[in-house]
Amino acid sequence: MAEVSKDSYQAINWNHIEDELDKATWEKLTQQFWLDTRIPISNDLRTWRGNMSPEERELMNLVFGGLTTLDTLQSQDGIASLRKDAVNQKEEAVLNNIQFMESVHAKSYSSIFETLNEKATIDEIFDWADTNQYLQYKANRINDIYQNGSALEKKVASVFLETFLFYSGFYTPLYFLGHNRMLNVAEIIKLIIRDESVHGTYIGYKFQLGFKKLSEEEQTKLKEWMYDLLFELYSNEEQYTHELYDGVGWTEEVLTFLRYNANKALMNLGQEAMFPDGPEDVNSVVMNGISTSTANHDFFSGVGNGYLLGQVEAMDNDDYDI
Ligand code: MN3
Ligand code: MN3
Repeated sequence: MAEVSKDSYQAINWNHIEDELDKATWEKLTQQFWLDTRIPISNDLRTWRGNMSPEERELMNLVFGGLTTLDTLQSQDGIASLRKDAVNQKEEAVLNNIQFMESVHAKSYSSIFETLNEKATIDEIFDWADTNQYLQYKANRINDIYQNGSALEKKVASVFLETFLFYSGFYTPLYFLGHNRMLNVAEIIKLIIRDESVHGTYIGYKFQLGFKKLSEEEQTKLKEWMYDLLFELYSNEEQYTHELYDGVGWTEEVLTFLRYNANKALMNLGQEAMFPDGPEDVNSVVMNGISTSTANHDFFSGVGNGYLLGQVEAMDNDDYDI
């Protein structure tokens, strides 16, 4: 074999795999590829106009405004910052896939807004998202870690964002799905949750590889930082949840769901749970919503193509089966 010079530009070789999980994740993610334009959101218009109170419509709009901010952060800054620490070229390729899907997620909410709302209302939603103090706090806190954190800190931030912070928003469409309302909108949310499940598991796995290489002292320090960050984000999330959900009276059940998902985020990172809340504590209507099998699309045939993710399999839809 010819000697490869140090300044040669290395072609990616998928016939030489450093880590089987990169290849398995690539295959899983490409199998479950989807686009917002394939979901008939307008089929929900009748329910939106006839069966939703103004308060419920506003809640839905605001949570989707918040989710737009967070998926924008992932697509613009999050994945780009993680890619700098990729340990091989296939990991970079997987992150490229993830980054594009984050753009699809962010765009999906606009498709929902466009179908359901007038332009003036849409502008109001974006004004709200760009100025809401609790939403801005979490977006900026996470982005600060993306810009200035270590490779492992950035992975923690990403998993906390995707496996924990998104769920104050996901609660609303899952609740309505559990009550048989806004089913096509919920379909989009379930597709997003299915993607996030793989992202959280994969990035959590990459975190664990790096974490294992730290000294015991470094591990203890990083753990402390991690739990402090989670607690700080949870405190902010409590206020965000009060602001969104006090009006409809769901605040406490949303907080239970958040604590349950915070534990899932820690599990993705190979860490101990922080809260006592388990799946049995979450509103069963929401659990039913999340475990309802996807209905409209034949491209779900790839879902059952499971692969082994070691011990860290987390936030799979199956977890929500009761
Ligand atoms: Mn996303
Ligand atoms: Mn993601």
